[in-house]
Amino acid sequence: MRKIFCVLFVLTCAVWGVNAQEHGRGFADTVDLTHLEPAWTSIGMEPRGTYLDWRLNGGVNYMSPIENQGTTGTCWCFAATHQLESMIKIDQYPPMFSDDFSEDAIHDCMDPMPGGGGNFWMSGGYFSSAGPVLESCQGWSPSIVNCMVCAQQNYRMRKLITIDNSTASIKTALANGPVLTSMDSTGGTAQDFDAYDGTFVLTNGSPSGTDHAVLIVGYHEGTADPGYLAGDYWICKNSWGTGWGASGYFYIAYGAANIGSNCAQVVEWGDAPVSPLRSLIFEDQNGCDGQFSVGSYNTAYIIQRLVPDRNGEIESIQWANIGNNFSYEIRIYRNFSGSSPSNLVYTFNHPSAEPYGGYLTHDLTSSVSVTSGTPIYVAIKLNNPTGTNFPIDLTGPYSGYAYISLSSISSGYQNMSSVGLGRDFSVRAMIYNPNALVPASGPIALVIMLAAFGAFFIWRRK
Ligand SMILES: [Ca+2]
Ligand SMILES: [Ca+2]
Ligand SMILES: [Ca+2]
Repeated sequence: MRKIFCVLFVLTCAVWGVNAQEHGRGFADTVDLTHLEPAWTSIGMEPRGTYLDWRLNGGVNYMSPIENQGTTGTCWCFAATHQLESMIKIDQYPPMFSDDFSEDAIHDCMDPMPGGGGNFWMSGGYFSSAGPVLESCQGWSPSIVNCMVCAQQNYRMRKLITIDNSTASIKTALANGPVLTSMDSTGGTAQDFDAYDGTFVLTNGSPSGTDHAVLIVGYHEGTADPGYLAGDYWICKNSWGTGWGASGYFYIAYGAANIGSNCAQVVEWGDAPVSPLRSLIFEDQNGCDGQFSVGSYNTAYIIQRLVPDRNGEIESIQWANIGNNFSYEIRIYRNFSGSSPSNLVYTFNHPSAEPYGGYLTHDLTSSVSVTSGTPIYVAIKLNNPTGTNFPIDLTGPYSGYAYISLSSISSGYQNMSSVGLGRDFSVRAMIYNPNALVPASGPIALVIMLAAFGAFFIWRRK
């Protein structure tokens, strides 16, 4: 039976490059999340009270200093970096975590559209593969694209969750820490957003889509509390310097300017660098930066071919799922005919509903060894109960690496290229080899080796 494949590429950047206005934006709406179901409200964690503010929560400021993206389209780099910094501060305090991560590293090493746009899927692609690096290694250079070789830090991302756009869900996620979101900053508010001075709550204008990534860092409801304006609104962090808004922050009514679209939160990261003991193998070079649909199917089976760069063991499988409340299954095969995999070496079945989609990590429950240069085939049942979009990446190599079946996880596969969908899936494998220490030379290698020897590898779970 011939299937009808239809690809949804929405990789159009609302604001490309230098903005004609004073301030840059740069949010690229490439993956549709409007179908997400409220997954948070059932767990009863929604914060109570008239306000929550991570700038001053229990007398502690968990925010890193305001930075300025200038006129570049890199809002997404700043929002994502500041979200991760705050999550680590909240998790570790006391003492207060004070590292300043590099936005420029995401921009210059990751950005498929240099100076253009991106989103949390792309910043997540960077945080999950390279991991954050320090501002002191790669400072902000808006016009220069120059990916530096920096020492890997801890905090490589393991899990990023998507959050539906209901006020209750966002408030509940806020109980954990700041929430990434996007808004329409050009006409979305009734007042001039570029000229905002922080003395009032922005209200709804005539929003159309979203063009700017920002961070929701708190909320306020009802009559004025000491230090807070009256009203029901989000407290948000911008990346336009401290001279804009309320010392870099703004207040915006719930739902105004489409704020609450594209919400996400990094909730889990590793406590040690990947290299040199570990290597993350992937073909989705920019993370999940696109989506596809296959008719009205909300379940698809995919195989991604991955080639280990070392001998070792597969420690985890990491992948993206766009929907939420989904079931999944992971299999690892050693052989593949082009239509059917064989030599099954690992199966994990998760039949119940996983509440949070996004970028996920599954730690293997039994050992699977791999050989450098010998491909493995990772099969995943992707499920999106409330939608039909699935994650892909838009950067090579594509052909012969990604396969799709609509009938079974073990048969009926077609090459994505042969069906006109020449894209890789967002599927990775972490390879571990305790003997994989590379010869050290120079201070960076020394730092990496000392960190690897000294760190006891504990995954943070939250
Ligand atoms: Ca920074
Ligand atoms: Ca740069
Ligand atoms: Ca690719």
